[in-house]
Amino acid sequence: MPERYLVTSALPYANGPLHVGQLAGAYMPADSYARYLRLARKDVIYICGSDEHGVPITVRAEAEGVTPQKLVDRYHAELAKTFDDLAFTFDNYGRTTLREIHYPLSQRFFTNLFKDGYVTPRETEQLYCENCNRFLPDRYVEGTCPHCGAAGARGDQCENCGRWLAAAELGDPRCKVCEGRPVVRKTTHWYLELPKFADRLREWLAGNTHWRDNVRNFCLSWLDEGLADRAITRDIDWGVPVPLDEARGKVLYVWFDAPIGYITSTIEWARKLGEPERWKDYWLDADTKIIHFIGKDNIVFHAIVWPAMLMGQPEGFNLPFQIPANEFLNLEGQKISTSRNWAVWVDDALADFQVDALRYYLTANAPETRDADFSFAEMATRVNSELADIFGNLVNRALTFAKNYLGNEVPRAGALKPPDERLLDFTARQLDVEANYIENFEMRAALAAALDIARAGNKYYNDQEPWAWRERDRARAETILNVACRLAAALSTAFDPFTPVAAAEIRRMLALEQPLSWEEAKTPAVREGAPLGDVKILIEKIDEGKVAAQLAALKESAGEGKAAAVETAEEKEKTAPTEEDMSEEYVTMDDVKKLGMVVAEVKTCERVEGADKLLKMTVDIGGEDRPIVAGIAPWYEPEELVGKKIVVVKNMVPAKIRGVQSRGMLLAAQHHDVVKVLALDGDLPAGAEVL
Ligand code: B3M
Ligand code: ZN
Repeated sequence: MPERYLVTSALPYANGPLHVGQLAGAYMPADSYARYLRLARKDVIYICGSDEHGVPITVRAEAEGVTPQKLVDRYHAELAKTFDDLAFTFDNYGRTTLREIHYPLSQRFFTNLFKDGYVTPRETEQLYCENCNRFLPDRYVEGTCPHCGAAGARGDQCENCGRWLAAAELGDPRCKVCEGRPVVRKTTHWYLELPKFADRLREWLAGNTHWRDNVRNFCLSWLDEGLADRAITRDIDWGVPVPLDEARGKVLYVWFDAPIGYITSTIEWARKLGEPERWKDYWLDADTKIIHFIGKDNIVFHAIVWPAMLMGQPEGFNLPFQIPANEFLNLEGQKISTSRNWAVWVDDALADFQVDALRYYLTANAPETRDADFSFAEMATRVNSELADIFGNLVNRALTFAKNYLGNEVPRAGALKPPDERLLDFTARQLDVEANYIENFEMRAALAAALDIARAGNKYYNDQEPWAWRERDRARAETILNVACRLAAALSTAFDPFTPVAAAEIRRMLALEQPLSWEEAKTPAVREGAPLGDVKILIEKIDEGKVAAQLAALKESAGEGKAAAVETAEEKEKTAPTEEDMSEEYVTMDDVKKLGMVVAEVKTCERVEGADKLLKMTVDIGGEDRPIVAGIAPWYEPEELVGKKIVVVKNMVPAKIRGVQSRGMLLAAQHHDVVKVLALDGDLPAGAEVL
């Protein structure tokens, strides 16, 4: 029986498109790992899905003015398509609003824990916004972290130190929607009594010596600090209802139901297969290894809370075998921030770059042991000088030669010479090296090992000079090319986990129907004499123009719709002027006047087709109508703005944004996720100067 694996990637919230930071954290390494396991002929399923509950969803839905269901329907479809476009190989991509499976399963988890005394109710004090008339759990509230003092900590977790928080512990809390100061109100919630699992968790963690240090140490120090009970219910109306009469109107906390989504998605997979019980092989058979790929901010939920939830079930669920957690990916030297639009959305990147180019760079530069930085220029350099020049070039050179000079068929082997054998031996050994790295979740090193095979291949090809043999000894030329084709077949397997499109292209060119398994690739066989497929460039080089365009688009979108670069407290700290350059921070009245700010009246306003952040409007700036495009659609309905007196910079450099003319810039202010347009306090005619 082959070893059995269940591989998962963290379920992305269906509240926005996917960005490269997420991809580098929990997704790229998982797809590579699952692809490798299949080639190593293991029994593996790779499971994921959309996380569709909780405050991340409701906040976004409110901002967009749609129902949570509508929002998740849209983003679930979008995410599924993005993963498809990236050549991901999920066996199932499910969703947590799959009510017929996910709701009863999540409720059963709750009920089992409740029955056995692991979940108990208690009256608590929660933050309540009297202005918005609601409790403020999780992301509805922000304040200062009681542990590390960072500003902008959310009601459930501090992004800075990773600690789990209760909203009422926050210093100086503010309602995220109205910015008001919440009051404290009593309500009942159900608590998961984590301390009751502490001994079992400690024992389990102590045994997990095969874990990466970052994850294991994080958990052990968490346990050392002492576990606290955590509320697993919420006063919101979007989520899995708490299955108790006395909890009517309350739902399960999203982090309670989300990991259960892994099981839901596995059950859905089994049902689609027509073998509805098959999910049990993966969740209940103790021989299965469950591997959860996540980003580092999700460690506590996967390595402490989720295992405790599983321990509290009577079925005897498998606990996670391994939880590879990547660090963060920064972007062009700054922290990725979706609210500031400092992010590269995967769909936008795929419009300009090959799938393999993006996948290659995200693996070669993966944030495995420390944070990494995504830079377009570096991506171009690495793709061009490594993937294209070393790997792509070798395959293209060899196949073009076979096509043009050796009869357009897969060349036949004559007697092998020592250099041929040395290359094939090296390849076999190198595939072992690569496999070891992958099994150890060191994808960067694994990819480097694969590239070394191609590097050796280039050297072999240059040294053996098949072109010199073509006239003198055609059999030798054919043998060299046969070896090169065998190497290409092995490379197709070695690169399949990382650059699957190119890997499949190689197989098409070599007329191979199936990828060689990892074992087969060590003594690669080709179909000698089979007609070669059309030879196409394997890896396109990235030109500088695309790098410049992506960088400009990133900077532009990060600046859109803002009065100034409004930064979070943390980011402000990073860019705070030093004493020397303080003087450069002052502006004079003339500088302010240079901005040409005037009062403008909004005459018309509508959405921009195909750009869900943008509104286009016509504004009167005092006897002259100007078209203006602004990135405020998530926060305003077009009708709301018509008739309003706002402030615009009229001498802004004219620009075309998504093909629409914009002649002026609307001023707005941003605080975290909330954006408000600057409007006039009272009435003045359009055109009045702002001083
Ligand atoms: N949706 C958090 C995140 O996207 C969350 C992961 C759930 S995995 C069960 O970072
Ligand atoms: Zn409020």
